[in-house]
Amino acid sequence: MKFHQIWPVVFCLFGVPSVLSANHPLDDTERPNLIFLMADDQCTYSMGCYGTPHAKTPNLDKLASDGITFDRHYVSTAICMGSRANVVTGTFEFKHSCNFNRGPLIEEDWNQSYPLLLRRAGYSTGFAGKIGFEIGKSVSVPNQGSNTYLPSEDFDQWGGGPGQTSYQTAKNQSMKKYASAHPHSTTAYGAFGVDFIRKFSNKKKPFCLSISFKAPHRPVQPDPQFNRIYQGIQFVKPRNFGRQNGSHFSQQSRQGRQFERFHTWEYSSSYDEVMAKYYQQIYAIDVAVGMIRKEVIRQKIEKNTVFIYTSDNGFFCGSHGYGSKVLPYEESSRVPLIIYDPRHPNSHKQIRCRSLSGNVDFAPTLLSLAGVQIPEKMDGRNLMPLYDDPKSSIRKSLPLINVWGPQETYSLAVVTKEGKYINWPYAKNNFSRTEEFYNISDDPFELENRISNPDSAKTVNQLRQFYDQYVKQWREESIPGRGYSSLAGFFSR
Ligand SMILES: [Ca+2]
Repeated sequence: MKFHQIWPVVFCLFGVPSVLSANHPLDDTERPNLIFLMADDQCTYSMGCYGTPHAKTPNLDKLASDGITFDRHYVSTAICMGSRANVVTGTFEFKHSCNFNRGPLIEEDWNQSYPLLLRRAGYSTGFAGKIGFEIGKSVSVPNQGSNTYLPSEDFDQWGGGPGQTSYQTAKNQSMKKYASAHPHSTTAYGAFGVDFIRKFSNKKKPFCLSISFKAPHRPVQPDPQFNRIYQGIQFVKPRNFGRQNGSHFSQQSRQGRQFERFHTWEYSSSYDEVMAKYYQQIYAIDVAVGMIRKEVIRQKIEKNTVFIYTSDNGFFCGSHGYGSKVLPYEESSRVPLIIYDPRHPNSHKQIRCRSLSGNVDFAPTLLSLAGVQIPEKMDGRNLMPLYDDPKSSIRKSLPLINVWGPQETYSLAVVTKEGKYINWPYAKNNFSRTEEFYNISDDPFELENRISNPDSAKTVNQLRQFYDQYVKQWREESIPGRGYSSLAGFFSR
């Protein structure tokens, strides 16, 4: 009897989570195939399933209606490199210490990442796209230089590339063979996925395919075959679009590139044209997701293949008068998340989950789905109990960290079910330390800083306590050598 056939019996008998305990390894007829798909810089205002009226994302919307869509999913670090290290290691930034201004992913952490743990547990693994980091043997290895390496040998099939990779498939060494049929990289990654599935779905062992699309990250180079998709459309701006609502945000948040990009990236002057190209990039991802899902069905593995779709960070797109990402506000730090487990009785019910989740949760989730023990070092939690009961919770809080860019913009925030507390400690020159509190449940657009509102006092105090716990963890668990230890003092209240 196949796993998906015995599943309803198991559920009726015990009413327990879908995911078998990591202490009871699954055999290969039970272990699902895993497909982890990640966009780059995709905000939630970009998909039909997230309520964006003009978005054309039929394949992603179908995935959402087949599975569960998450409305409170955050990235603990809202910039490419740090976020991707969160994802593979399941740990917070101060523990993995991998980011643009800090250093590469340390080999010891990479050895405990989900792709390597799954491969060691017998999974065939594949990766294509922008991996976003390189590996260094020790903490002292800098990002630039000849002492880092791409982990191409650590996968059974490799279509990844260094740095930001290129939208021109021909320029990505490991993807060249797709260049004639797919000159733009987004659908080329779809083709890589199709080939991988074809090659590994008839093996006796399960597979884990991870694809990190470059889209919709800048430069603005959408695939011209989709030029007509959003031509001439006037887009509806979100309620918090533009500067008029942004004055309640801290002076610290207005330093650095995010603030000036409202104008230089033309959200203020050419919103419709800019957004048409942004959405066009996401449309190409949707096409690639469609290619991959079709191949899963063609290979008759659709009943035992779990999909996860998300983004490495969000994107302001002019909300509050900001562009880009990095800052702890919703558009930047909250991202799409869809999980589809075809074996589960909660699938095909168009369920939404409003419980808190984070990008550090992916590694534990993938390992749990495969019946692999979750390393103790991981800060993330298995997300599948939320699939079992979308009203339950797996975490009370999540830290949102920014220690990239000018020090003025360094912030530590805590998000909970109720709201978000942000501390901006920078207090030199004309700055003074600033705190913000947004009640996300009744102010989802973060239009009112209620830090001094007496009605919020109890919640703010609770959030400060969570905050202090993260500073304590930061002090105790950050690794020395990359400047994180002293930042615990910077963030102390
Ligand atoms: Ca990114």
